[in-house]
Amino acid sequence: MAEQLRMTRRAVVASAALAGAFVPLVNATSSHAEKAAVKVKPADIASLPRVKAELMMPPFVQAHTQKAEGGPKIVEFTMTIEEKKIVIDDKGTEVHAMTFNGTVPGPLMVVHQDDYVELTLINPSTNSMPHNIDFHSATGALGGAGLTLVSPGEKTVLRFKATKAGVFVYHCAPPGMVPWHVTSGMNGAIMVLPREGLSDGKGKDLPYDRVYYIGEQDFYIARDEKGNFKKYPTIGESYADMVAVMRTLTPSYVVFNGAVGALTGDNALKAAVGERVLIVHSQANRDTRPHLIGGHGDYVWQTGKFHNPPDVDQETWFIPGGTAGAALYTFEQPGIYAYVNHNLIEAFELGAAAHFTVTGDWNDDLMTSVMAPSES
Ligand SMILES: [Cu+2]
Repeated sequence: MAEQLRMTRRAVVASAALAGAFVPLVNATSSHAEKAAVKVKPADIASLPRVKAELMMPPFVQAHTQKAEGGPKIVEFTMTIEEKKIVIDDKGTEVHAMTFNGTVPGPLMVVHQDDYVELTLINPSTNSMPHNIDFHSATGALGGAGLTLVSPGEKTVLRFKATKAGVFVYHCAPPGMVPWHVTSGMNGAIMVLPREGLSDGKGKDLPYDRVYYIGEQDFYIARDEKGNFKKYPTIGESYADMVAVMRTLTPSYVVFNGAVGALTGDNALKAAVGERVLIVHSQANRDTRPHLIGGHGDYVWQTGKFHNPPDVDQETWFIPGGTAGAALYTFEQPGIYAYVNHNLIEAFELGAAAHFTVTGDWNDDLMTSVMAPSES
């Protein structure tokens, strides 16, 4: 623990220029927040109904209605930050992860536009570092990061109004350590649904039967002199080597939901022919380009913001780093589909692939084998 704390100070000092750039901003936004708080009538908040959200482990998503019922609410969330060692492939490659609620990515939070998100963020004393949360869906104070920096043993409560509809990234952003924490797994997404649910922008409702959350993660792991991935007893001891790899901008792994194979084989996503499946996909740090092999994006909000008309009939879509996107597809054939980052090196060599197992009846009209491969 002492070593970890020393490392934390080193990390801050090492990035002093960046930390310095953040400090006045944090202070300024904090004082703005205090002034703004004076204008809020407490009665307005006190009169709103409160509901507790039950977060689920990705790729699964908290139970929710697609259309809002009643007026705006305060939706209460609790997330505990966990620093933990995880294994990210079947060769035993280790990452000292930092996580929201124990998973990479953190859980997909769901509210409706104009609801209030009220998050209790807990940093247990068993952790070694300060953490916070920057919601790309929030307005002010570095997305909340300026108001939520918690040291081990502390907790904080942030409330913000979800004014913009869409899927949005959230991530940790502690002064001087932002990319380290984000590329160690400390990111997730929130879905702010329009109160009337999803639509095509031309008056047609677009409900979904299932929703899955895929968080794409780039990991940066140093190798030893023999070319094997190094292991470290503590997160602090991995820091300097990891930053050196990060600065090459060449990830060691690019994976979905925290590990190679986290969403393939027995862990494949399930669907049936005729089901409308919403796929929420976030990447907090790098660009990505999802593609469903043998299927399409019927309706795609590439940058995830639901009041823009969705693109239709997409083959591959582009999600810029620091963004969540959403794609709606109705499966029309049974079978196993691969859902990949269509930089195929990232998919096949570095891990960015998931599977859908789809049940139902085959449609010969859509595809048939006229002649099976045979000698000519
Ligand atoms: Cu953090």
